[in-house]
Amino acid sequence: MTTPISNVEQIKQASRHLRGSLRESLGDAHTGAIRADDTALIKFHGSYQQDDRDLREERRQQKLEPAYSFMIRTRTPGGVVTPRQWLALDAIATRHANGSLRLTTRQALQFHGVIKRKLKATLQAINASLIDTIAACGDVNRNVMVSANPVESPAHALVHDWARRLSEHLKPNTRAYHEIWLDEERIAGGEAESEPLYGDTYLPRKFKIAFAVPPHNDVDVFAHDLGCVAILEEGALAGFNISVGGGMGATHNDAETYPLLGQLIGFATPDQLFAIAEAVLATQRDFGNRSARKRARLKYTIEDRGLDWFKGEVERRAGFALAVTRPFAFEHNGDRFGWSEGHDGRWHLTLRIEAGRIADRGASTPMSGLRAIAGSHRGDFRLTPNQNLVIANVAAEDRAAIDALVARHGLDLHRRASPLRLHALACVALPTCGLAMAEAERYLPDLLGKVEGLLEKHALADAPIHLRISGCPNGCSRPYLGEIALVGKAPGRYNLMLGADRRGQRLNALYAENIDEAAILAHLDTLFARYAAERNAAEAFGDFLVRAGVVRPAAGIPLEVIA
Ligand code: SRM
Ligand code: SF4
Repeated sequence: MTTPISNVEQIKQASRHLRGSLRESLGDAHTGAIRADDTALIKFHGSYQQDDRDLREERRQQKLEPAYSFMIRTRTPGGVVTPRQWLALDAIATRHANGSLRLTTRQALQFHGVIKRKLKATLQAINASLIDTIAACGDVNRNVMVSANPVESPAHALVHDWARRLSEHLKPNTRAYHEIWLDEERIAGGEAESEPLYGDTYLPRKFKIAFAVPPHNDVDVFAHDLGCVAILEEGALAGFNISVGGGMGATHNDAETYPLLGQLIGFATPDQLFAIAEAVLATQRDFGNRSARKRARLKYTIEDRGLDWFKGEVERRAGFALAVTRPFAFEHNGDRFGWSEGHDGRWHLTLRIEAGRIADRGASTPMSGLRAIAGSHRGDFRLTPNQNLVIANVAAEDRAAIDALVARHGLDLHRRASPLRLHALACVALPTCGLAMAEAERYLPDLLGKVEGLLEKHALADAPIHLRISGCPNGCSRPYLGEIALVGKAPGRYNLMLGADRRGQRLNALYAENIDEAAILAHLDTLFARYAAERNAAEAFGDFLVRAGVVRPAAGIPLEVIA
């Protein structure tokens, strides 16, 4: 007996290449929501329907519909934004959204709180700034990530360019976006529209690609469906080691779902890259699970059919065999803060943006500060995969003016914050995320203060421990790659995961289940005491926990193959 395809597959199939009844939904003034089927389709256009969960109960009691609004996410490959675009996005956030900009863990920007009536104008304004939101969400290739500082050497810039071109190459073909949001006319009697790469039902699930440039693994390349590790030889780009089948998402109490690291399958030259990417994507399109969405990511296709089968299928479709994986070594998966000089004498300032949220609140005015910087900046901005922001390509003589604005608007966390605070990640969670089981972004500052207190108690204030928190097991802050991670279970309760490394090469493991803050802090207190007393010189917290047998994570990417 064949398993029936999922509801979302049926919606995609009937959608006429993602058009559905979105036009009708937008025109219905009786509700702030769109039709149920359209909520699946609007994701492909870069938006999610949400409601304010802080107001849910109150509105239910008042017999009002939920306070619906829309989140909009940009497609910004490698996270590059010009100052002019920054100013436009800032104005859109103020005029149409909730007054904040949110930097994501995938080098994109999100707007929250856009009501249905303003949705079209908002998307038009984003497009007018020459940024789009096509395929920022949905069952397609998402925003392509690339190491945040592609200006370190000419080869970095080349890698960035490959990432940008691949993002364009894998964009869906449908004109639905242009017709619905940008009022493009459909050519009557014109050629039938086709989706040569995706087909009528697109992919079984989301698909993510990242490019890392060793020794930096800021993109967490092994968390991706397709990872490309740039191999630079004598300063030139030789090609990419290819990894497949990484992913973070899991569901509590469902052993069929779990995070996995990508696995290396070989080396491709730059001119082979598109063929390999297309072959990986098409293999997943044809063999991915279209019945159970929880098992539909590429990682499970590979788990179910085997890595050798997968590699063979990819090589058959590409028409050539991959070469042997080349040596490389990662040092770190965090960001490097403060000023750094590029190969061409231009300067780059990486600012810490806590949980990626940019909003003016009281005396803290980062939004105004970045607006002022964008007003005179002659370089560009780079969003990092760790929710931070680089003011990039600054001439030496412009540094002092930028430093002054950074200090005036409290954007100088990189000078003041503890290493723990600088590297921490939190997903959005409440109140906008419909899947959140516990707080993350809003809880992060308070949680960090308490963990910092414990580190100080054990004379570990300078320990650069990576802590990540997610409001549910979907893993949007890539928590399974945190040395310490909190994964939301219920309001105020989390699974405590421990023992990842700081290179993005080893997942952590469950240490304590469904515990509250007091229990989390008590466990950390004990473990910090042991770490302070028993660690080897320069031993990272996660590595110590594994050596000491506190947790036993699954083996990661073997270092000896790589280094
Ligand atoms: Fe995510 C769903 C936010 C990066 C795994 N993610 C969601 C949604 C859209 C909730 C929903 O489906 O209704 C969240 C919207 C919250 C809000 O109010 O804004 C959401 N994800 C985010 C962001 C904004 C987190 C952040 O704080 O930065 C990140 C946006 C990235 C972007 O710009 O595209 C974000 N999400 C990730 C990552 C990290 C990454 O890709 O490097 C992951 C783990 C990697 C992976 O995909 O395996 C991730 N998000 C998920 C999943 C689980 C997917 C799975 O395979 O099971 C979901 C749920 C789903 O797809 O059903 C999800
Ligand atoms: Fe929402 Fe869960 Fe993703 Fe956090 S991890 S943003 S709670 S889906």
